[in-house]
Amino acid sequence: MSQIQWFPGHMAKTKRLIAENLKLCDIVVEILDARIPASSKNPMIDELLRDKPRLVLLNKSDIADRDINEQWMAHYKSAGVHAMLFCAVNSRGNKEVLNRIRLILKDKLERQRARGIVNRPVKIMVAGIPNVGKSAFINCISGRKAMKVENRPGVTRDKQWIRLSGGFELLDTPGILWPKFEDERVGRHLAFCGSIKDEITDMTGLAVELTDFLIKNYPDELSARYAIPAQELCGAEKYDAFAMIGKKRGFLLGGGDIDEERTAKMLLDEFRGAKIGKISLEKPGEVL
Ligand SMILES: Nc1nc2c(ncn2[C@@H]2O[C@H](COP(=O)(O)OP(=O)(O)O)[C@@H](O)[C@H]2O)c(=O)[nH]1
Ligand SMILES: [Mg+2]
Repeated sequence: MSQIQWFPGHMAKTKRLIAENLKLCDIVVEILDARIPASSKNPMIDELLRDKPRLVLLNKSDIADRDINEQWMAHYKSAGVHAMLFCAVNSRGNKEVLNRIRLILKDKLERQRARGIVNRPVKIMVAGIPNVGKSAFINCISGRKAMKVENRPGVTRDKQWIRLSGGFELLDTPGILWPKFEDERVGRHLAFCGSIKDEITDMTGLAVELTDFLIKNYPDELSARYAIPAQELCGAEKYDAFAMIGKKRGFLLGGGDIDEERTAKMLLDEFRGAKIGKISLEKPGEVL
């Protein structure tokens, strides 16, 4: 979970650092959360990367809605953006990513070869907002055979490169970017996914909003999880549906009131853990 507090000074420094690292890299892997590809995108990244080759990874695709994953893939394809679905946990699939990177850089690599440059490693940098799975991706793609590359001339001393198979090197520190936090809906979606600290959010309000979203978009999953008929959930006001769920779990206070806090925490935990189902919060083409 994000413990980072963003201040203008911090953002400026981050931008500067990423711009510096970009110069050393051939390609950026921009990691997004497949459940919230719009909200998990840094608002400045396009400006920051400009024409730097890029591969968008929709990570956590294992816990996102399969149909919506495909909609996003179609969306990126028609926009001419290189994108892949990914799962950085329980998978060792670095081959597919590296093959794709090689394909994206094909022309550049051929030009280098024509000029006699053959053994230059392809350098990769990872970037994304907190909690999208940057560290998980780095661990996953480097696998067990990963090794630290020694400092070399031309590389700032504190930069560490992880040597991957097939002539790739990965910068071991990802570019951590800030989300578009001034937008209320974006903030809510990030909070649903646990990418914003819970202590600073109204958990009950948040869980009631999540209940509302689930009733409207995934009524059958919600109904099955909490053993409440879908008609009952859909016919109720959002708070009442939330309360039904708490009551069903027996989360009551003395006097019979719903233990809102406990219900909220349970609902958010179960959503984040994909216990309710494979759920996406954002589809392509929606205005956020
Ligand atoms: N289900 C699932 N969880 C993931 C995936 N990638 C990362 N996570 C989880 O998401 C959380 C944040 O991951 P982390 O790599 O620390 O994100 P970072 O802040 O971008 O470095 C951790 O609890 C990971 O286990 C994924 O592909 N699928
Ligand atoms: Mg990390």
